[in-house]
Amino acid sequence: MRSSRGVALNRALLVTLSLLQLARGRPEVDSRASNYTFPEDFIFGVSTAAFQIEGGWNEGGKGEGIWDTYIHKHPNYTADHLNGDVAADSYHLWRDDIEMIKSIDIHYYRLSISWPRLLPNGTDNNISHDGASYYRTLFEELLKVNITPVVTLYHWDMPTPLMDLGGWTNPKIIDYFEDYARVVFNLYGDLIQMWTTINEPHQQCYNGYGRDYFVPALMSHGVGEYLCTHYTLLAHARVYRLYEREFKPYQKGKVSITLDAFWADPKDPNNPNDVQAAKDYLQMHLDIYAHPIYSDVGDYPSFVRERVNNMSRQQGYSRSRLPYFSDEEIKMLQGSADFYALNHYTTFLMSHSSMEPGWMVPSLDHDTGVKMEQNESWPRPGADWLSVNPPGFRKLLNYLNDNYRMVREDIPIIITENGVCDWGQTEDYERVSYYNEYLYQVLLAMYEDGCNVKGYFSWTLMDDFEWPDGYTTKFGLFKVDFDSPNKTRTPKLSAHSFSHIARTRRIDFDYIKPPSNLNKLFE
Ligand code: GBH
Repeated sequence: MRSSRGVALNRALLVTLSLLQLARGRPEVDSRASNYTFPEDFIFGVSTAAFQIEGGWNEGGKGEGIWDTYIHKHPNYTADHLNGDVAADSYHLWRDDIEMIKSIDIHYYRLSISWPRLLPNGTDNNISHDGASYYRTLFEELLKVNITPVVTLYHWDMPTPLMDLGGWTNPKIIDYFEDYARVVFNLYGDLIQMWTTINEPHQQCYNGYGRDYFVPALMSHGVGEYLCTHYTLLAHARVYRLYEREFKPYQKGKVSITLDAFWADPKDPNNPNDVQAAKDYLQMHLDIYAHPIYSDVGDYPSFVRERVNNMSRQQGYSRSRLPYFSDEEIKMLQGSADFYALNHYTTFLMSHSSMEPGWMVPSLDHDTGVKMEQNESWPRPGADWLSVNPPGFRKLLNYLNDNYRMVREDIPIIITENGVCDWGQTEDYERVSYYNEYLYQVLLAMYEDGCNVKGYFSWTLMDDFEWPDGYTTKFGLFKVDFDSPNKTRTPKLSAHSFSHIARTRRIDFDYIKPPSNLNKLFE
């Protein structure tokens, strides 16, 4: 999509839209539409990650990351047997990406730096000249057109040479991550005001270290997955303190870590056991990361500490599978965030269970002892795990508010990812509705519950490499034609409606109405 073509496309789509609306007559007004508006300083952005869009896997001196190495060795790992070698080719087509963001009038772009593109061996003795200038140019060109880059240091693409040494299970990774971060802050700190260190440590440690759902597919369930948790937390804190000490005084940016969470509802809200199961789940999967950083006492939650200690003892381990922080580390972690960066997609229904098919012993699943189910009556537009339950978002925001004084009083919540997948149609009414409904819950959390939410990034700007799903599931506001040589990008209806929300600062449920047979989807 060169700019002229993009604009033409946009215009064609808008004309079609207004014709559609005319044909349907005057839309009824949804009373919710006028209730609340997003404040002027509320940030609307779009989000991507390096490995999912860049391609250029061996260009410009880039080293290998674990997703390159693993999928080249195991081509059947992804659903479509495809890899990230080219992806949406943003390594070459980044100007098109900028045009897309401009065309929908969005002014914040969250993206990640590929560690092995910048440091081919993972270590700071060798900085790739091409890698360094790729991101420099990208950031500068974004800023020129008034788009603020928000940068994630690590979105799962560990340099392979460091994975060979154990990746996040090796305590020395803290030093190497700090070295990498120092290079990044030196190179780009004059341009970037908002950083997140690590994307979704929970997903990576649980699915990649504890299981083989994600790379590195270690299957170190119950042991490696907690080492991963422990050292990602410490690496994050070390980098937060590095920035605070050496860069913040003059660069004045903000730093956080992106934590993800499903919302957990009890399967039967009238059953106290299910209510407890939902609480247990949140402590073992969310608070295990959030409590060391955002609570007033610091460290892992005592529930988590006791649970893993007891299970470890019963299983014959002489030490807990969950490592201990020193007093100094507890202090380093506490308050190591200037905002709460939250990724959220869906809700699960929880009940207690001591064993389920697929659980391994030991494992985080088995330690948690909670069976997770989807509510069959909620829509699932594109993946079994992603059912649509907008009120879960509001409950999650309230959970953070209720449980963490820092979140309530000092630091705002910025939603760094939220979105839904489908099968790629450009008339993506379900995505339009998902954004409307989830953003409406954000407004309710802000205005009716007093949650301090300051920003929202859509996942994702364009269709991309979706990890084990390859290119089969689509999350983009823009469609990418992966078969075309120039990876043509086309706006979907959701690109227009999301843009409309950001521009008008309100949700207009009538802006793009689904055909009548889809009307009832989210009621
Ligand atoms: C985010 O992870 C990622 O940050 C992003 O890169 C990704 O593209 C996006 O979501 C959409 O998938 O573990 O049984 O629930 C979301 C985490 C990890 C949640 C895989 C769903 C699927 C199976 N996702 N998980 S399960």
